[in-house]
Parts: sequence; C-alpha cells; structure tokens
Amino acid sequence: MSLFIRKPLSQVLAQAADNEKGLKRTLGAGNLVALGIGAIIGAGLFVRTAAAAGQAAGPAVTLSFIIAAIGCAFAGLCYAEFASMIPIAGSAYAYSYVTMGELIAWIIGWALIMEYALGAATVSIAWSEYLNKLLGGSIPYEWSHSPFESFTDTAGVLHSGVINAPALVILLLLTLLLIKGTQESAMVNAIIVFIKVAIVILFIAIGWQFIRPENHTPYMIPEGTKPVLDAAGKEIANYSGVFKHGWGGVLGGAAIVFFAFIGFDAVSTAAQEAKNPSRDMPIGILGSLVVCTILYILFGHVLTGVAPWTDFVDPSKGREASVAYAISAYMTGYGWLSTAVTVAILAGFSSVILVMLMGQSRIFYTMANDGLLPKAFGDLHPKYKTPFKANWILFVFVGLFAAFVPGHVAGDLTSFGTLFAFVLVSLGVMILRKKEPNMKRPFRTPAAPVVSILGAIICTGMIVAIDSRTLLVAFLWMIVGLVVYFAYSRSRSKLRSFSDVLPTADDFEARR
Ligand code: ALA
Repeated sequence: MSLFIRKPLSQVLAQAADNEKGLKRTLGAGNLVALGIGAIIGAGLFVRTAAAAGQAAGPAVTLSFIIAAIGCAFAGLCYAEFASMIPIAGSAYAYSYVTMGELIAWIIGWALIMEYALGAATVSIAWSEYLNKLLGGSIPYEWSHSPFESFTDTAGVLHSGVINAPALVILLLLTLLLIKGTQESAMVNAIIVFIKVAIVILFIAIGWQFIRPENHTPYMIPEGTKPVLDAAGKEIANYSGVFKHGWGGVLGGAAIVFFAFIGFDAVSTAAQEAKNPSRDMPIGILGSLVVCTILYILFGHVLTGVAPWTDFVDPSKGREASVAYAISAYMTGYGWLSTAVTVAILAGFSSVILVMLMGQSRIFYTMANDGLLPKAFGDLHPKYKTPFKANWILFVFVGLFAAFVPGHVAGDLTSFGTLFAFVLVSLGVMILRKKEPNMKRPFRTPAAPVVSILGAIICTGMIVAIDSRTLLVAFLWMIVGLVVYFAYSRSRSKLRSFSDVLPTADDFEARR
C-alpha cells in the first residue's frame, strides 16, 4: 500500500468533533493569542539576540529579525489556513497527514519533536542561566552546565560542566502543572505573558534613552574582522564565513534569532481545545506573531544601541544573560530594572517551556491515536483529561537534553525542526488548494501561491544558513525517524489497518 496514504478529511473532522472522549474545549481567542505570546517571547529574544549580534549580524540583528519575521509571517498565514480548516490537535503533522500522506506526516511529526521537545530543552537551559544570574552566580558551573561545556576563569582554572540541574527542576515543575490541566496551565500562562510583555516594553522605553549611536556604526560586522579568543587562547568567534559578516551575517543572524519566533505555531497544536477553532485559530496565530514582531524589532535596536555588539561575543562577558548584563553595565541607576528583568525573564521562559511541552504532548497524542506511536502516548488522565503519560515520557526525553547538551546545540536543532515543518506547511497549502479546491476554508491565505512559495524559499534559506554540524545532527535525527517508521509505525498505522473499511482519500474524492 502507498507510503503516501492520506487521511480523509471527513475522518479528521469527525475525529475533531468527537469531543466526548477527547481533550476539553476550554480556550477562547484571547487565550490563544496569550498561548502564542507565551510560547514566542523567551530565550530567542533574551539570549539569542545577543548571540546573533555577537556571532554574525552585529547591530544589524534588527534586520535579521525583519527577515525572520517575513519568513514566519508567510508560514503563519499558511498555518492559519490549515488550522481553521483542519481544527485538530497535532499541528503540521495533522495537516500533512491529510495533504501529503502518511510518510511525509511522519517525517514532519519527527521534525516537530525537534521543535517542541528540544525547544523546551533549550529554554530550560536558558532558564538555568538567568537563575544563576539572579542568584549572583552561586550555582557552581559544574551543576549548571552540560558536560560538553567548559570555561577557564580569570585565575586560569578550568571548569567543566557535569549536569544542568536547574534546567531539570523547572522541567519537572512544569510537567506537573501540565498534567493538572490545560485551563490551569492557560491561566498561569496568561499571568506570565502580561508580566513579560510589560518588562520588554519597559526595557525598550527606558533603554531608548541610553542608545549610543556609535554602537550602531558600522551597522554590519565588517569583512576582515579578526577572530576572538578567550582567556585560554581558545577561539570563540570567527567572522570569515559567508554567514558571519555583512549581509550574509544578517541572514546568519536571522537563522539564529528565528528561534525567537518559534511558538506561534504552537497555537495550532491546541486546536482541539479551542472553543471556536475556525475563527479563533487564525486570530491566535497571526495576532501573537504581529505583537511579537513589533516588540522584537524595537528590542534588537535598543539592545545593540545600549551595549556594543562586541560585548556579546564572549559567553563569560555579556553573551549569557545579555539583557541583565547590558542594563547593569550601561544603564546606570537602573539596577532594579536588571533584577526585575531577570525575574520576568525567568517567568517568561517558564511559559515558553510550558507551551512547548504542551504542544509536544498534543502531537504525541495525535500520533498515538493514529497508531504511529505506542498507545501510552495517547492515554488521557482519568480526572484531568490531559495526556499525562505523554507528559512523563516527554519529561525524561527533554530532561536528558536539558541536562547534558549545550543550549546553542539544542537551539539550532530546534530552529531546523521548525523551519523544516514551515517549508512543508507552506507547500501543503498549495497542494490542498489543488486537491480539495471546494473545501470550506474559514481563513484563506491571501495570494496563496506567492505566499506559499516565498515562505518555503525564505525558510529554506534560513535552513541553509544554519551551522553545518547542526545540519548533520538534524539529518541523523531524521534518519533515525525513518528507521522507526519502517520498523514500527508503518505496520501499526490505524489508517492502513482500517483502510479496507474506511474510505481512502481517493474514495473520498471520487464521492464528491
Ligand atoms: N520563541 C521561543 C523562545 O524564544 C521558543 O524562547
């Protein structure tokens, strides 16, 4: 039977309508926008803006934000069309099952694990960084970094990481909250979103007065900029590559800060918990994206105006906990803001982790319901109606990454997984328009072919700009996914085993 067997849309919609057994519908449009912002503003803004400025884009990181935002806006419009017409948990995985068939759906589902699970790991690592900053660096380096990280202090002593314990603690707390319930989690999320948006606006407003125009000149990293070495003579930055200076660096920076936009698509994973998905999904996805894009552009401009980008090269200087650093180093008299920012950032990171974990567990839930993953991933808690087993399995998986892998590696893999899904979702919209032209589309992507193609091109451009070692790891991850599919999932697919009784996509089309 074809590897590209497609799930009939009628079956998907029936599944979504079957509320009784499924997830509870508790989320309105406001909750969904908050869910989006909850997942979007996090480590990407507060950690990776500085990393992108220091490693590739310089002050032009603001332009990097604009490029990343354009790619996301195109993909976001495509997501919105899908989410309004296929209102089922599972996001890009679920859409591609209907449009491009099981194998592609599996591949996307597997890539989405990189997005959500590793996204949660990345942000929990950043959470650990900022917690340490708040506690005045009192958590020993060994217990707050992965074994692959080390640094030489000013006394020449080499410190190597063992395990990132704080990252594990925050993951555990949020897993417990998620098991308790979606509504409880949404309420905590809404409070946090309010706090973190307020603090971003405060930083922009106060920081604006401390912008020094000379920090914005030259605007891009000049060609020929010398590599930077740490105290032990180890190279920590090199600007010779195509994506490390000038306009290429702006694109390289876009691939890094792209992480900051990840999350608007998490709204689409909650489609089955939305009260009125056809109307509210597009509002949730596009609304959260617009709010965040405006804030990011202003934030990038202020951060690189307050501190010179060269401060963001060295992790032991301004690259870790960069916002708190910039405030304490350059905004005299605003020590309180540095502490407030750090507290808000910690809360903000928690909401990102929360939504990422929630998104991933919903994708597992849908894949298990389709038979592609073991049944346990789809079991709902008898009282809370949350996929609690998926949450626990996820905690172990994400925890391993958070504890033992450096943040930038997990972050780049997250970007890869997301961009990959974006490319396929962008193309999927075009495919479904051809295959099911008459289907009801409560939200239509404007100028669909142009938006789809440009979305796919820009996102592919950002994939190419990702570090080559990361691309290799991502490739290996995808190979493992294919092995799992052919060894386990394919033979257990419910769509396949029932396809003699259920209509196939072709039957469905023939009957129309
Ligand atoms: N966009 C999310 C963040 O920046 C993943 O933390």
